[in-house]
Amino acid sequence: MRNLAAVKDTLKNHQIELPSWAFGNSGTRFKVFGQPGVPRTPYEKADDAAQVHACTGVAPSMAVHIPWDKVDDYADLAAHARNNGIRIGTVNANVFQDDDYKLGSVCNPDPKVRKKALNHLLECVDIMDATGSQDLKLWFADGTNYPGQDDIAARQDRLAEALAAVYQRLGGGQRMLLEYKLFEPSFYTTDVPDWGTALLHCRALGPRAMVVVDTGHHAPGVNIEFIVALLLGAGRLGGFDFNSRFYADDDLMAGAADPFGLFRIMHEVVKAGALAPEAGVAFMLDQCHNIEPKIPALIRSVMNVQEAAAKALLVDLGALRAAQLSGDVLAANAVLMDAYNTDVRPLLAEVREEMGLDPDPVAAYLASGYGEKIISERKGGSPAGWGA
Ligand code: RM4
Ligand code: MN
Repeated sequence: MRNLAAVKDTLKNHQIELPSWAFGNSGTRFKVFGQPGVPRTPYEKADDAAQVHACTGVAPSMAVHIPWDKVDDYADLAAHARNNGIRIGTVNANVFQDDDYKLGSVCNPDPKVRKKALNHLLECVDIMDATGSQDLKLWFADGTNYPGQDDIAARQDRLAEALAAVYQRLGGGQRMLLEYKLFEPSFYTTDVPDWGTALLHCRALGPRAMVVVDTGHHAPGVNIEFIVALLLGAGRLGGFDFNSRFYADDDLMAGAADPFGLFRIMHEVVKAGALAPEAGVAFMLDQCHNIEPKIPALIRSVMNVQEAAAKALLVDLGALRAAQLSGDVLAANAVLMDAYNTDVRPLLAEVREEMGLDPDPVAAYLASGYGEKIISERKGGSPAGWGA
């Protein structure tokens, strides 16, 4: 058993970033069910994110997605976030929602379209400068639907060229986080389908290009913690997009489908000493709340990640190593399972109390009256959703 005071200290400092888009209306390609009280502006999204932080104490930043979160003055948005006790975090680029991108963005065969996409990525770095954000997150919907549609290798070259131009533009403390996803919206090839492709590009760029593991972006059965261990070993794990995956990129609450999988990922992170903010791994949520109320769903998601982290911190690493080295398969497995099967909710309640918070963040939120307040105040205007 690890030193409990040290475990609690680590949990107090383990920060989780909220996605602005999780506060807006979302749905599937079949239907978006609008919810009352949904933010109408990025400012209101920051207000809601601040509530999640107020209740959990560990979610002090909100990622933005451009152009969904386009504002006239990004420094002003950052100041608004700061006044509410949070900050603007990762800037997510969006080169997947324009008619011009039908055949791809930075991999498009048409140089004019590639230029347009590149300009957007560069604009995102300008926004990072204004908000003080450290990370630019790139996910490309680029790919092809049919064999022969385009040249696979040429598309990789186009991708490398665009990434190099963006990397050059980054300021000293800024990083590029490159995300992969195996399919969707393309079905035959995807230009960044897996961690190997992402890592090859990052290595060619330099040390500030890192890979993002979105837990929803793998084929069924893929051992995600193995990928995490390899990327940590290579010093290239830039961060996570946490969410749940039952079937594909479901984007449901982190830890909902597979809390054990989340624990196994966190075990690799803890072993590498990468839970602390200084380790440079960004723990982000990338979710949508289509049928459940958004703010409490984000609070629940933060708690799910915390529970997985707490269990991982309880793994007796000394006993684990001893069992592994002596070839005691069952004892080694039992060490992991003992930690996983520990109810860490009382421990996290204590952590929250020591931080001056309510031990039950969801109850605290429901009692705050904030949910009712936004429903009555946010009348008129257009609710935020997927689409600028
Ligand atoms: C993508 C990817 C990106 C996120 C968008 C909303 O599938 O996961 O991280 O920005 O969805
Ligand atoms: Mn993602």
